[in-house]
This record gives sequence, structure tokens and C-alpha cells, in this order.
Amino acid sequence: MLPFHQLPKPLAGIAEKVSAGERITDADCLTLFRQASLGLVGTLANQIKERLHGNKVYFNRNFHIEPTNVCVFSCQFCAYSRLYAHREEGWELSIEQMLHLVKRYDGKPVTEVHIVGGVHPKMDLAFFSELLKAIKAHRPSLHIKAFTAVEYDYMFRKAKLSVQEGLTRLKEAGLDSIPGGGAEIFAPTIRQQICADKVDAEGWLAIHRTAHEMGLPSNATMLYGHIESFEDRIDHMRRLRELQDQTHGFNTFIPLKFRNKDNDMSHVKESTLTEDMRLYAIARIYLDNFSHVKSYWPMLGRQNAQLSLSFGVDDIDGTIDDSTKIYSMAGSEEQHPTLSTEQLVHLIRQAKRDPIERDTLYNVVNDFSIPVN
Ligand code: V47
Ligand code: SF4
Repeated sequence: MLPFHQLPKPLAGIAEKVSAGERITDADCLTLFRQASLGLVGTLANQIKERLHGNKVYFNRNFHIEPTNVCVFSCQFCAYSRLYAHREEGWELSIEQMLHLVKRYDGKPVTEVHIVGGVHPKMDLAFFSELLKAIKAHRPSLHIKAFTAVEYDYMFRKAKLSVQEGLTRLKEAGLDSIPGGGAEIFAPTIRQQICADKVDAEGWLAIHRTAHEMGLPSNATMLYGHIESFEDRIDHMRRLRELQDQTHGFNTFIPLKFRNKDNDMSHVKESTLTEDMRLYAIARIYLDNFSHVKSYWPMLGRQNAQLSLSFGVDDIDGTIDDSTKIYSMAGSEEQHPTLSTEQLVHLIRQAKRDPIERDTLYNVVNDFSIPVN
């Protein structure tokens, strides 16, 4: 790659800003999307990643529970949900069945359960409060990261509670943090076309803001690589960056690559690997107030997730059993996403990085880096 001063002028200016640890503007970000080479954005993103985390790459040991795939909404990209009218084609787990799933991990060193599913009209706030209480009663130390803003919006409106009231009840029942799903793309023109009937951008952001103010950390996602423009991606990340400036409540940003199998957007081509890596790198550069950028390997595939470690990513999602179906049903390479801790550690070491097992809040659980003699 060229030394920065030999780059075209706008790119040289941006590269100097990033190297000096300065924030880039929306216009800079658009320039990166339009003009920067993969090599340049990768180098800059890697610089930031190493400034923040050195050679460390994080993972955690978690498992998923998907209470149901019955959903009142009809997102065009979703291969997973079944409408309530066709609920006999889907699954609905009882509290006992979900507790049974938790008990399968008794004696195993998992630190987190990630609970997320469709929006089922009969699974309400009382049902989920009971579920969280049952899990905490069985295993108090297990961190519960549960339900997207889409699920909360529906649950709380149905219970006629404010977001703060609803979250307070679930926090008292055992909720520890909130995953990043449901954000998709905030821009209303795109949202209208891909997920018109669920919570809008303002609603999603308000739920995360309230959670942060109550001391509940959360994650943020962006579903990319479908019909959105570069400007829509920047608008999405700007809203996240602004909220993070105010609350500092986001743990990590997770770009989610759109997969096109068996959904109503199957005619839309998927992004290429180069586009994926450019997006990871540009997100790392733009979101200067996010400590972590995570690549979700069950969706990206393990080899590509490994590659993303050279493009600003410092976290690979945890070791899980084949308990998540969202991506396998939408055509991910990972049809049975399961990686043992050893495999994940190996994957990270192969990329010449130091594997660090973390808990949900990025406290170090185990340091798997090889000691230098
Ligand atoms: O909001 C659905 C996405 C999300 C498709 O917070 C799809 O740690 C691609 O948010 N192609 C839910 N993506 C999953 C999620 C998540 C995953 C891992 C970790 C965390 C975290 C959060 O899955 C949905 C939607 O954006 N999704 N269908 C599809 N065809
Ligand atoms: Fe329902 Fe979520 Fe699928 Fe949308 S993405 S249809 S809200 S399960």
C-alpha cells in the first residue's frame, strides 16, 4: 500500500485523522465506502483494533435458546419465522423445555445464555419473567442476554407498560443485558421495504437508551448487503454513534451479513467477501466510541470470520451448539454451527492473534495466549 501522503488527497486526509486517533465525519465515511481500497481500510481498521486491544481477540462460551419461531411480524429477509396463522409449522417451547435446555449445560463452563426468537402473541411479559426467574433460580451466575428491542416493544405495549416499567420487571426477574438484534437498517425508506411492521428506528433506539440509563448494557447490529445504500449504512452507524456518545451503554457492534436463502428477498444478491471485509473495517473506523466489533461466525462462516480479524474485528461470537437456526435457515455456510472452545482458540491462533475468553461484559475469564519464553 502507498504511504499516506501518496494517496489521493481526500483519502490521505482521512488516513491521517485515523492515525491521529481523530473521529471521521459522515462525508469521510462515504469517501471510504466509495474510494478506499480494501488494503487501506484494512490497515486503518487494524491500527485502531491494535490500539484498543493489542493482539487480543475475544470469544465467550455461550448457548442459545430460541423460545419460538412463530412471529406476528413478516420481515422480508427472515427465513426463520412462521406467521401465527401457520403456527403448527413452527415451534413453541414451554418454560420446562427451556429450563431443560439450560440444565444440559450443568457442570459445563458456559457463562452466558442468549435468548431470542420470534414475537409470539401468547408469550408475554409474565411468561418471560417466569422464564428468567426459573433460569436464575437454577443457575444464578449465568448471564442472561435476552430479547431484542422488537420483542420488548411488542411485549411492553401489550402489557400497557412503559419501556422503563417493562425493563424494570425483567431486570428484577434476572435480565442482565440486551442483544443487538432488530436494528436492521434504520433509514425509513429501507425499513419500510424490508420490515415495515415492526418497531421503527426511534423505538429501537429509545429502548436501548432506556436500558443503558437503567444500567443494562446492550449490543447493536446492522443488517447489511441487501438494498441499502452506503448513505443508509452511514445514517445507521451515525445514530448508534450519537447514542453511544450519550450513554456509553453499547458493548459491541455486530454487522450482520444478509443471507438470501428461503426468504422473500431471495432475488437480492448477497454481498461479496471483499464487500464484507470493507464493511467491517469501515465500521471499526467510523464507530470510534465502540470498544468492540464482533463478527458473528455462524452467519459469516468460520474462515471468513477468521479473515475479519485482519479488518478491525476483535471478537468472534461464542462457542455454541447447533442451537441457533436464524442463519442456517437463511443459507449460511454454517448449517450446524458448532465450534468447541479448542477449535475457536485454534482459529484465532491461526490468525496469529491471542485468544481471550471473556464474559458478556468483557471481563477476562481465561487467557489462552501462548506465553512468550
Ligand atoms: O435482527 C434475520 C438477523 C438478527 C437474516 O447481540 C438475518 O450478541 C442475515 O441480532 N440474513 C437476530 N441476518 C440475531 C442477532 C444477534 C446475533 C448474534 C449475536 C447478537 C448479540 C445478536 O438476525 C435479526 C436480523 O437482523 N437476520 N434473518 C438473514 N436472512
Ligand atoms: Fe419476526 Fe424477527 Fe423474523 Fe422479523 S426477523 S419476522 S421480527 S423473527
